[in-house]
Amino acid sequence: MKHARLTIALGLTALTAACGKRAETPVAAETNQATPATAAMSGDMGNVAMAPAAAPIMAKGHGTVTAIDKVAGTITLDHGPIPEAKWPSMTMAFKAAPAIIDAAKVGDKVDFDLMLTGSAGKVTAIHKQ
Ligand SMILES: [Cu+2]
Repeated sequence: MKHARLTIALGLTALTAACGKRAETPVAAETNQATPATAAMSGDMGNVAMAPAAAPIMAKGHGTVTAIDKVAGTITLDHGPIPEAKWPSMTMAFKAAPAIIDAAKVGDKVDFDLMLTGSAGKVTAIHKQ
């Protein structure tokens, strides 16, 4: 069980943007040019400033399967709030591995693990409640 309670501020400022439609956040050039020699700066910035924008975040969600698209490889979930992504409750489609899609049925109430990379969410595990 990975309860990664990451509190990294990833610039998720676009609360109004629907999942998967958030514009990419511009990444400051300094991210790529930081050298070990500059690591002497004080701890103000901590680890947070060094986190790449695309670092995956693991999150957990709960919801109901509302659609499955085996051709597209997506599962649509009417899910509750996901604080890790600053998402309110919504219905949306996620990418998922074939094994997950095959095991799920419309109408199932499920707990699921989610890997968030940038604006994309992928279901990595699903458990029927
Ligand atoms: Cu969502």
